[in-house]
Amino acid sequence: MKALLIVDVQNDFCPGGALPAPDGNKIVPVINALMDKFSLIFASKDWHPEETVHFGKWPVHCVRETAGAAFHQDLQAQKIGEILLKGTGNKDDGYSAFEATNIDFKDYLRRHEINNLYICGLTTEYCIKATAVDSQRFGFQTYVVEDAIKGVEQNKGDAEKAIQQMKNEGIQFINSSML
Ligand code: VGL
Ligand code: ZN
Repeated sequence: MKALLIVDVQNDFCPGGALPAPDGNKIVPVINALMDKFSLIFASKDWHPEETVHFGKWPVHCVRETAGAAFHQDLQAQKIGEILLKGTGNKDDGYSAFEATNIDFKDYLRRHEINNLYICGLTTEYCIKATAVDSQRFGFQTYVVEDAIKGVEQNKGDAEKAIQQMKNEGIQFINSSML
């Protein structure tokens, strides 16, 4: 069985947010259309406490229950089955959705016999990469939907570099039109 995982499509990672991926909002309609191809849909949220070591490395973003941590308003969130909350402690970064603290995501996928995981969302260099690498290493057939991700690109080329690293791990890249 296959499932879709939408990573961190939250206001703080979109233009106007605290840690924006330029054009991060542009993938929202692509993801809305993608959701119609899946009956099992997960979405992760970066869900930080007010104080965390994570904010020593990053501007304050996605503090739990704030507007910055909410899904982008155009995301059709009613289609999402389970929400995964990550980065919830004051010592963990929680880049990977497999570090969610409200659900054991790996165990959940195995119990439901989901072996193909399709990943989209924000941001290419951090949470997409960390999640996709975990997924592939845990033995799930992992696909990243290339037209449904965006990078932060603090330095030009960062996103492309991350894509190369994922490809080196054996992760497949597809376009949403192939689904
Ligand atoms: C992320 C940096 C810090 C992400 C989360 O969702 O990619 N990046 N926290
Ligand atoms: Zn974060």
